Amino acid sequence: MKKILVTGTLGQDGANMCEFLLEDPNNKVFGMIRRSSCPNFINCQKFLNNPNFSLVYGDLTDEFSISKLVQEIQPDYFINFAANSFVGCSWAMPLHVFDTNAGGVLRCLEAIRAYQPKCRFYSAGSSEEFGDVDYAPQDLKHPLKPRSPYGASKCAARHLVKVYRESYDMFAVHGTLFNHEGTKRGEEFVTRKITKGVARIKRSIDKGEHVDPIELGNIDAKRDWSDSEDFVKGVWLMLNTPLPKDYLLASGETHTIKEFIDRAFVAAGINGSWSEIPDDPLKTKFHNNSEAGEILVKINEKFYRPNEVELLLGDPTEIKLELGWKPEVSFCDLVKKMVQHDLDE
Ligand code: NDP
Ligand code: GDR
Repeated sequence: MKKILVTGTLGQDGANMCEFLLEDPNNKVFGMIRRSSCPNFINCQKFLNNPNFSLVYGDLTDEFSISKLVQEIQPDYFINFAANSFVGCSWAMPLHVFDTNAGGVLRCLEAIRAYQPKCRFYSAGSSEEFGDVDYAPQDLKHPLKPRSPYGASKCAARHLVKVYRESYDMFAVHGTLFNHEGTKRGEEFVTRKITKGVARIKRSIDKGEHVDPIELGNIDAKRDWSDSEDFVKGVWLMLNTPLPKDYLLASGETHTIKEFIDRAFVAAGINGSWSEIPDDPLKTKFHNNSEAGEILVKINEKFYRPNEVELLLGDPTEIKLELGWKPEVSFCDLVKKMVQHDLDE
């Protein structure tokens, strides 16, 4: 039986990974959560009672808890999805973000080195490491040019993984993952904010009630979006190669936030159109095409960031050719799936 320690269990990727791993009865999964006064298990409903699953306590900022887990469980795999993952808030709490995302990876690597050196380790890297990009599509040769404390923390994690892999001959990999979403996505991230907002607006229109628009920041930024459920399978492939090697996961397509909004409203059966004033993005609005013509989306300056990553587009050719990774969900299907889920709720 394989023993697998997964962190970030209550979040999107951790929950999807646990769900995926538990499809194999030969996997024993330990899902790490941190102490919280009000934990939210909504993403874990499908596996909380699985006999091959155990919840364990630990915190990436507490090296004793990480060491203790590695000592006690003696995991064959350690998949670290835990992080302070919201880029937008990383300027407000940079030290905490850095300590969790980079220091946390170091604590995991040290615990493995000391107590279970044959354990295979995954570090959750990000396209935010590329930041102010030089070229598109980005591959793993692209220079590291982060634009946020979050991006910088992930660059540091990437270097640490390489150092430990080379210094101690450990199986440690850092996957560079572009944006990935789904029905477990946190509500502060732009895709889920939009699909939840669309569902709320649809209900107001159907009931003939007042419509409160969705308020967003920079909707001209471009992202390479995929489905988290496709990505956790790619992460598992990276962990099961003969030799450790970093890979990149992306869809190979890029879309603006505006395009996501267009598709999300269409998926809910609402037709709208944009009104824009040249050189004044703050006045951009999205209106319902119906007679009432309600404003459905407007811009609020408070959602702009001090520094923006304008364009992300990844090249997943290497993992497709070398490991046979194949995504199943297209951009359009991802938007439809998220909107349908939020309408049903
Ligand atoms: P989420 O924010 O959904 O989940 C992160 C999880 O980490 C949460 O469950 C959170 O716990 C936990 N966590 C935060 N701080 C600590 C800590 N100090 N100790 C233990 N646990 C902690 O993120 P995602 O699932 O979307 O992302 C997973 C990983 O992949 C992250 O490392 C993220 O940075 C990275 N990533 C994500 C991408 C994406 O598009 N989703 C793209 C590229 C990289 P709690 O629930 O208690 O808050
Ligand atoms: P990102 O995701 O920063 O790419 O990080 P997010 O969904 O937060 O932002 C995407 C883009 O949308 C713009 N935007 C807004 N974003 C949010 N959250 N809220 C808004 O109201 C809003 N309006 C416009 C942002 O400025 C940005 O350009 C995600 C996270 O999952 C990271 O952990 C991960 O590493 C990267 O993806 C790859």
